Amino acid sequence: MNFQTLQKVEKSQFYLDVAIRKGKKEAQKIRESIKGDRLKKTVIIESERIKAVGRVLHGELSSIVRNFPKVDELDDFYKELVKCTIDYNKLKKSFGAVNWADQQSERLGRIYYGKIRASKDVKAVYTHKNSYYGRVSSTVNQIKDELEFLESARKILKRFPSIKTGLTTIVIAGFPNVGKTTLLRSITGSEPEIAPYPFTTQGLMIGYANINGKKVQFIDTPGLLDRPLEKRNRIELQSMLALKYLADAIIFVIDPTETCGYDVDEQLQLLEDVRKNFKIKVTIAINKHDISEKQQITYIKEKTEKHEITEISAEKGIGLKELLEKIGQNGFLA
Ligand SMILES: Nc1nc2c(ncn2[C@@H]2O[C@H](COP(=O)(O)OP(=O)(O)O)[C@@H](O)[C@H]2O)c(=O)[nH]1
Ligand SMILES: [Mg+2]
Repeated sequence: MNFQTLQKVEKSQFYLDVAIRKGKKEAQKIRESIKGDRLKKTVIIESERIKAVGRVLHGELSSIVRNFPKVDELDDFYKELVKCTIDYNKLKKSFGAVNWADQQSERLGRIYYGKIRASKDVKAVYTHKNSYYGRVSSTVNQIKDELEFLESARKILKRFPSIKTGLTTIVIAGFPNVGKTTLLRSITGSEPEIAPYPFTTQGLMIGYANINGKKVQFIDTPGLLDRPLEKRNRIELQSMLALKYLADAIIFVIDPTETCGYDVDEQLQLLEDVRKNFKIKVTIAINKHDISEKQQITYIKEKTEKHEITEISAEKGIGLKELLEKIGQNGFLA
């Protein structure tokens, strides 16, 4: 899903100005081409002006609602992100308000078009035109706050990551400096793309690899799955857990040497948190095989008896094939 191209939602006065300018142009065009007495000409000019104004307003207001993504139709992953970053009720109410203003201005257009057409003198024509302008302006200005809210929502959506939700996706988790990014690079053989993510400054790192002829997406999540979950507020947690709608499996990277700066017990605690919260396949990669000691590995193995473990060195490219094979055993890489 790509939210970058979403069109800006302008202030109410902007739409009125555009519409009124268009009305003026239309009126000028007609004035040059029609003949008849003053009343007849004025009636035609002003009724066509109103029509043009209404057309523009309808075009602008309806396209705001049409172009915005329908939250209900989004993938669960994006739906979840919307829920934790945007006031969903307010969003729905704002769309309702824009629809209301759209219908209301159409109604006013019809009413005043009729009044102008039926006018018996020039002065009445202008009175009706001015009333129309007054009422339509007040209608559009009434949704001023809603338009501003939609624009702020658009700016948030713009910062959503563009992620291919249809691809098989493996999320890489673990404390900082355990070797997640190194692993992503060596699996995918390229520099990761960076995609923004709510509540993190570093962004998701995304890479792709071909496994058994199938394109698989790998996502490294700095700032997300790299510290105890209990330390996060509810909203942060929710935005992080949105990843479960995306991920088919998690590779949890452990640094047995503790050179990352976190001891193994802390890392195992996070592993348990992740397993409990995500409820998808979690496979363990014990990294830095090139510098680790045997008893460090044994300790982890004892503590994680029932888990699937692969010893790797992300940097030296050791054990990666075996790791990917184990992920593939789940069936989704077949
Ligand atoms: N010796 C050794 N160092 C590694 C290995 N993998 C990563 N590192 C080092 O660990 C540090 C942190 O790696 P990085 O991938 O940035 O960790 P991240 O914070 O989890 O993404 C870097 O200095 C890497 O060079 C490995 O297999 N062996
Ligand atoms: Mg990293």
